[in-house]
Amino acid sequence: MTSYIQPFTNMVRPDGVIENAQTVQQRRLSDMRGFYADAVAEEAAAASDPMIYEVYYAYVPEAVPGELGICTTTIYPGKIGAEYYMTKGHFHGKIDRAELYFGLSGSGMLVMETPDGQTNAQPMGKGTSAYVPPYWAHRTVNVGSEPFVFLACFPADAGYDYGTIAERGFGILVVERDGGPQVIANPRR
Ligand code: S6P
Ligand code: ZN
Repeated sequence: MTSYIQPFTNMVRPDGVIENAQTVQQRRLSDMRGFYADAVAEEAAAASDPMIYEVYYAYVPEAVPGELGICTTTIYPGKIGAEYYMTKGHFHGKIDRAELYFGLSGSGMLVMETPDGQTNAQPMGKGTSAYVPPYWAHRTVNVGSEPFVFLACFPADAGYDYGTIAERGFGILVVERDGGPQVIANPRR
């Protein structure tokens, strides 16, 4: 017999807080050492171990095909050297799973890359709907002076492959140049 999941709603605040969230994940600089291009700046910032981003999960289902995960990400404003605060970034463990992002507040960039090295960067802000297609690794970056907040909805069985990006990074970085964001080639590639 089918056991039905009960329908539900959540209040999602513009600052990314989800009321009655199932779990909240915090990522400080110490959780992502080696991700920023400027190792000297990263070392200097490590002393205060700033909060880089937080993820509120409205729903974290088991990895059941057909189910959806729902969460917000709040990336705080700041830079390590010239590089803006950003998420770790990942391929999905099931690499052909797509994802929807929806901008809630602030301004950011969505950086993506295919396994064969095609890169793409899309600006995001309040009201932006962004499609992360199958096979594209994805990272978000806060390019503004306020928190950048977006909602994500993803197939419950998508999973995470963090290792590939942790090892080689993305082919492009988002840095501040002349007072604004600029997408440049990753010098470590
Ligand atoms: C999950 C989705 C997002 C990220 C979140 C944090 O598939 O893409 O919810 O998990 O933005 O980024 P990361 O790279 O640390 O998981
Ligand atoms: Zn994802």
